Amino acid sequence: MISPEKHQRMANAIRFLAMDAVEKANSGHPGMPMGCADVATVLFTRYLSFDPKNPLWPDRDRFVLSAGHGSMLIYSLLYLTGYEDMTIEDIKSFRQLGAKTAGHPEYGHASGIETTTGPLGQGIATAVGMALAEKKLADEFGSDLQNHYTYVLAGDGCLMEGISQEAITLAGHLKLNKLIVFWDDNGISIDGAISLADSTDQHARFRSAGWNTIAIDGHDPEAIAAAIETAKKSDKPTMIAAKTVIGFGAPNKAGTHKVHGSPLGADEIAATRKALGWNEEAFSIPADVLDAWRLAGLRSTKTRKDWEARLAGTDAEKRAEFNRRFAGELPGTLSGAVDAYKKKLAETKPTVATRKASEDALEVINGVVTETLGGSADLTGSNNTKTSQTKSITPTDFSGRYIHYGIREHGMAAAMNGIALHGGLIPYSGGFLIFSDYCRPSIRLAALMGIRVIHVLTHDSIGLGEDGPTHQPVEHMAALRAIPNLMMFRPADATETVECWQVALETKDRPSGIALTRQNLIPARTEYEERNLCAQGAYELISASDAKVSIFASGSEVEIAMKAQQQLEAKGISARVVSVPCFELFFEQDADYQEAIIGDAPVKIAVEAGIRQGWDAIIGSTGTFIGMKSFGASGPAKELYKHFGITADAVVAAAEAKLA
Ligand SMILES: Cc1ncc(C[n+]2csc(CCOP(=O)(O)OP(=O)(O)O)c2C)c(N)n1
Repeated sequence: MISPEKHQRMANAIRFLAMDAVEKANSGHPGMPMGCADVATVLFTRYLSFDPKNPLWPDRDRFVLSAGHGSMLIYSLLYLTGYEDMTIEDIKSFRQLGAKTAGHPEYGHASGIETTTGPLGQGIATAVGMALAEKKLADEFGSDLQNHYTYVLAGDGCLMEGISQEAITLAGHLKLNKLIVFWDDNGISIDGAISLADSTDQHARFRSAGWNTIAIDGHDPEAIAAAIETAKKSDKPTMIAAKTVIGFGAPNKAGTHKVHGSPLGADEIAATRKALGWNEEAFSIPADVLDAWRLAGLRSTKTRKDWEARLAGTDAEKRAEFNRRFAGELPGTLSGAVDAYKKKLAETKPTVATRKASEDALEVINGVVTETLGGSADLTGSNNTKTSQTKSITPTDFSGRYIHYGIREHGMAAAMNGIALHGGLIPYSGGFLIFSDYCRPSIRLAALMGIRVIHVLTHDSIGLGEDGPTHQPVEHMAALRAIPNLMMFRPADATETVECWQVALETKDRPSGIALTRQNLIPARTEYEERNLCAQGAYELISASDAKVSIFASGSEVEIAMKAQQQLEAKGISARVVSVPCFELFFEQDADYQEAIIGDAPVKIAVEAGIRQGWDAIIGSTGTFIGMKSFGASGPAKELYKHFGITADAVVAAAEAKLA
């Protein structure tokens, strides 16, 4: 039992580390860690199940600092509880180049950081995915192996961001009762009082979404503990509104926006030391306080060992499956299944929309990859993401493998990040490519974190037709290709579709987007080829000796490129076709490969029903681009292609004009 005095000193250790680190860096946010130190101390010393010596133990509780600007809170906790890769030197180099202690917590920098946060609202929405994954895996493997909580610390900013509404309503609907969110109810943000911009009744808001809510004094350890106890018993997710004082302890600045995001200054820090009775040098923690924190870090060792014993006692097959899934390794049967399917495609040569081809590929994949967790943002029938293996998950039955995310693209993309980060599952979900704009911040974070989430993005161009320009992506491929570390695929037929899926699944450390058509496409690949040609990002589909024209295309425009090639050959003009399913992968190939694929034909033409941006890297600034320069229009797809001049005839005419 920690005495009130000891609690106070332990919480003050967080406060001073935060203050001192921000002061030394001359940048950062001391107010939030100072205000939330009591909540964090109670959580980490009494409730959170975690083991600094085994940070990745699969059944640990997850802690998400959604208010990522308060990064010094988590860095302090990791140091104090004894994570070996968070030393006092790391704390001293807060916000310096190359330090683990980046401005905002970054996944992968140090163990114990469960997700990257900073863009407000992402943390709480990601945590929904973690809680969802826990419930799904508990259903699948039993509560002996999966039975943990997901805790979130969110600020006013997180709750004001729109994404939080999607996250809250999804969690409430799915009754994610092991999700416990602390709201740092300090009434302050950057501009000043929250009342300047918001007057939401957060309790009513959460309750209406199916949550349990509790209001407490966030500086009263027993009230904090009691709230957690109550939350743990709830059959709904719980929001604990912890009334706190931002910058708690700073005599002149506490409770004001002045402590939100600036160093306190030497005078105020000195005054705070006096006010809180802290006589230590900067970065120095009294031995009794550090000992108490280190003991807290050892608290869950037994829980972890008991869990390991249960895992060891589990039936060998189930244990192997559990271990494989948490190691993120695919089943060995995947490549054989894909291969057999590719052979079948070479025989049947289906003319299909790539969204349908994706469904067929998923039917094969989901049959062998038991960890895929599908879904869609209310476009299941359009995205073709549901297969025979993926029964729907409901609030009362998590035995399925499919999430109806509702019309919540942003919440879905963040939840997918949480599912991937949690481990044991590979999330894939569907939406329209155009609405990737709605999930872009979460896709960007997935790329920054380097995690395996797969976005099925259908209706990928004017080829969707009648729904018109509001639904027709134009700049989206370029915009998504601009995100570093994201593999954006645009397959041309059924064979390329399954190849892109295979690469996406086999790449553990990157997210993918797969752009797919609504309209049918004739096969580009008609011969079986064991090698995954899409894995190199671009490859020669039709070769020609002494080619005068190279035509590059992706997705549905490969068909146009092939037609144009035939027409050019008929006119005696030697032409080759290169399919470009993934820019990111192509530009990672060695220089010789890139050079060979780009080739030295005097005329280079790219065809894609999107904007030119990005293609110059392949065709050069003097190359010809046939695509979109404006928004699309409503009408039948075939007419739109003609109207916007994206046709084989246009390619031929451009080639002839260049050669003339
Ligand atoms: C999406 C997003 N918009 C803006 C910001 C910049 N920002 C960082 S903290 C903050 C204010 C947050 O207020 P609150 O959550 O109340 O935090 P507190 O002042 O209590 O520390 C803002 C606007 C951000 N990090 N993310």
